[in-house]
Amino acid sequence: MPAAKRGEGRGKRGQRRRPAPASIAAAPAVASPVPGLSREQLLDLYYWMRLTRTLEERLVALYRQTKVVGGLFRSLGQEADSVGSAYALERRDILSPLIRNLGSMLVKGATPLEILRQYMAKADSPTRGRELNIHFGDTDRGFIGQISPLGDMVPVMAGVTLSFKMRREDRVGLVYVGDGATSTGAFHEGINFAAVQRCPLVVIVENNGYAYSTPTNRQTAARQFVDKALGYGVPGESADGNDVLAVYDVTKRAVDRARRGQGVTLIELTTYRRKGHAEHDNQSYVPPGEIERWERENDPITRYHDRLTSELGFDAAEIEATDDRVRRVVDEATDEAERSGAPEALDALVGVYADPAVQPPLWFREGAAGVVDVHERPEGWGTYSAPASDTV
Ligand SMILES: Cc1ncc(C[n+]2csc(CCOP(=O)(O)OP(=O)(O)O)c2C)c(N)n1
Ligand SMILES: [Mg+2]
Repeated sequence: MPAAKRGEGRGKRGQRRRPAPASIAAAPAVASPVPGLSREQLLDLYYWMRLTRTLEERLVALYRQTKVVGGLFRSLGQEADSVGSAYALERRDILSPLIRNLGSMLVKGATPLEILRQYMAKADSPTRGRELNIHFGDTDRGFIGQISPLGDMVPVMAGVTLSFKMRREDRVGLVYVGDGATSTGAFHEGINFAAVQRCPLVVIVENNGYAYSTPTNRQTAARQFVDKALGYGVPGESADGNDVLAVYDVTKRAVDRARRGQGVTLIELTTYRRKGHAEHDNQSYVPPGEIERWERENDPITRYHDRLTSELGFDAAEIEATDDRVRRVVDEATDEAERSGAPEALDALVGVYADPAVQPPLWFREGAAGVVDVHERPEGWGTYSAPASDTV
């Protein structure tokens, strides 16, 4: 399945557009009851959440067959947070996902085939088998490759959005951080810098109740994460992270503010991590009954399904057609990913080090290398072969 080309297959607001099932195309034009979202977009939100869940369920099956290389990180119960927020961005905007933001990456144009190949470390995966899970990026499609150190993408996105501002580009950035990541220095430095510079940045704190095994009440003495906005002098808003329309709405308002030049917004989304940190984690630290209660009473897909049918005028058959389509997409992508080969060992180093190994000095260092070699570099340091002193 080829990656979506720039600008192709996009809805009016720049999102990837899923071809509508026949039943939807034939439906009469009914005004959307949700301001700013068409009827097709309302169903689109359901499609991306369902795709996220079904794709992850497929990954679990592949993991149990030992076909997934490395850990498997679920976003079960958090799909509305990823999908609703990413959907509020335009095509030209950039987001920085975390390990549980598969849904955001799909909305931004990552394909199920890429995700499956990446998790299975196939030769034709986006990182050619050299990185795993959803650790890859594509700035053309508007998602940045993530790194593991918690909070570190906040200063990175402060820099990205500062560059938008300096170049006078009409673009916004969105960075996700977990409740755990808010305890890092990088989070503090990044949001503080972005706030002072009035960068067009939306910072979303995904409060899913746990950071690995640490519950939120052991993470911060603050009553709620959104209170931290006050300390940075930025607007703070919170929303029910399991209500996809509320997530879309709160994010869209922050995106609009950023686009108008009004700087950073801190958003706290309250959700719940129903699986362990990764698939290996048995969640023995979770109080009995807690997971089951969230599953029973607060599943984001069930809630949205009910709302679509009871309040927003959708027919159960339309939604079932969407489920069928998702199953087909995931089945086809799985078959194709399974056909992909393993990487060649010799490919491992390609693109990792400078090629050729000797690079011309940067313009501002021209002439400086010799001085460093003579005065600062100890003799026999590493494998570096210093030029003879008569070249200085
Ligand atoms: C600076 C840093 N410290 C510790 C870790 C190890 N670590 C990886 S994920 C994680 C928990 C993250 O929790 P949270 O930020 O709440 O995100 P969630 O997993 O809940 O989505 C920890 C402690 C890390 N990657 N980086
Ligand atoms: Mg967390």
